[in-house]
Amino acid sequence: MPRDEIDGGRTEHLPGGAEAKGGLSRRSFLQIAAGATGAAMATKATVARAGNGWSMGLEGVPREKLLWMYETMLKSRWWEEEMKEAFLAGKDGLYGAFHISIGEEASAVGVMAALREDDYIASNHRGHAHLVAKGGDIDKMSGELFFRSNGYNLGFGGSMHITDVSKGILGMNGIIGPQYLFAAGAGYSAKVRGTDQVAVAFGGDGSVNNGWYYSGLRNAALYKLPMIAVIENNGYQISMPQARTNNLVNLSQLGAGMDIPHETVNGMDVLAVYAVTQRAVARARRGDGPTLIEAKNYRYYDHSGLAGAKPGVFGAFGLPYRSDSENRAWMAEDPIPKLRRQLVANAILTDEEATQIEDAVRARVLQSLDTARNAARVAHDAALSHVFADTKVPASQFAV
Ligand SMILES: Cc1ncc(C[n+]2csc(CCOP(=O)(O)OP(=O)(O)O)c2C)c(N)n1
Repeated sequence: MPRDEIDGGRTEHLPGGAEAKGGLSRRSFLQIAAGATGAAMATKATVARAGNGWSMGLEGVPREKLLWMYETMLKSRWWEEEMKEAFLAGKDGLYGAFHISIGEEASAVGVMAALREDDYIASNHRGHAHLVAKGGDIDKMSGELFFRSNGYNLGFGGSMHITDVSKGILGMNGIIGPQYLFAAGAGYSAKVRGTDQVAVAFGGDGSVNNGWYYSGLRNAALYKLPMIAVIENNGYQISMPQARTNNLVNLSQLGAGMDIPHETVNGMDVLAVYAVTQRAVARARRGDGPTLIEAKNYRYYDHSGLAGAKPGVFGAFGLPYRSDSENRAWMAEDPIPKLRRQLVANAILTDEEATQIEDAVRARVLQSLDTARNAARVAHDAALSHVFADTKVPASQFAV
């Protein structure tokens, strides 16, 4: 079927989401977004956009939290960027699935900024930023991707099976969708135990198209579970544009049919994501049930692996299913320099202090890759270790 018959020719995923499609041209949206960063371009539209939460200021957010947001987005960005360089250089023998979340850090960090350490997250295949933001150990993450003994799974699992229950990280998942069930289950557990913990499920725009999504959310609504579903809508499911798999422009609307409070937020603005998530967390801790958040964002690299990526070049270009100009339009909205500009403009940080943070994060990331390089490799003949239990396991699920 020709594209036009499927989606009316609307195949580009552009910054600005529904608003851009609802009348604003792409050009005017980009101008507004630039103005909302605090530059001197403020217009009535800018103020209106800021007022509806699309681009947020940093008023009322504690300095310590703002610095954590900046440092954590950088840590995730540079960890993946250095890992990408290592994959491309080919010297460390890296292989296997590697889903880069570069470009999507603001949704991970904005959500996590509103959570407590004892809250839960259930992540997906594109989960590195979620792990870093929830306190995952980048030494163990590097070790896992390098298949070394210091990895989270002793080097047996690779990227997509990293779990750290001590940090409330219920795991990345290679299967699309079950994270909604894991989070609903964790929310149910918190409710039964009488704690006020919250559980967050992260999924892409593709994850809403299967039954696990519906089952998890429906039960969360029914039992008023302290759950938050975060759909990171980066516009593509592998190479399939979101507009071809769902007739909704805003996937948050999916919450309406289950009477779940729902909001679409600018996933390129860490402060906007933080503000929306704070509301959802307050609702969940009060016992008022789940919230569905759609964060519109973009991945600057390919779905998995490094097609279109080059050493020393930021972003992947020349991919057959999307335009380079689309990628560049989103990169112009990059949340990390945007937050830096806001921090400096509001005298939260001087330029020198920001540089010091950047130097420290880069050194920490490089150190984690070196630690992995120096750790022992997984022995191939140990492939079946940790597969079978060492002791007898009771046959009944009701065993005491
Ligand atoms: C149940 C299931 N079906 C299909 C796949 C193959 N698959 C891996 S990633 C992916 C696309 C996921 O798209 P989305 O949820 O939008 O996340 P994104 O990759 O864009 O972050 C698919 C179909 C899978 N892993 N699990």
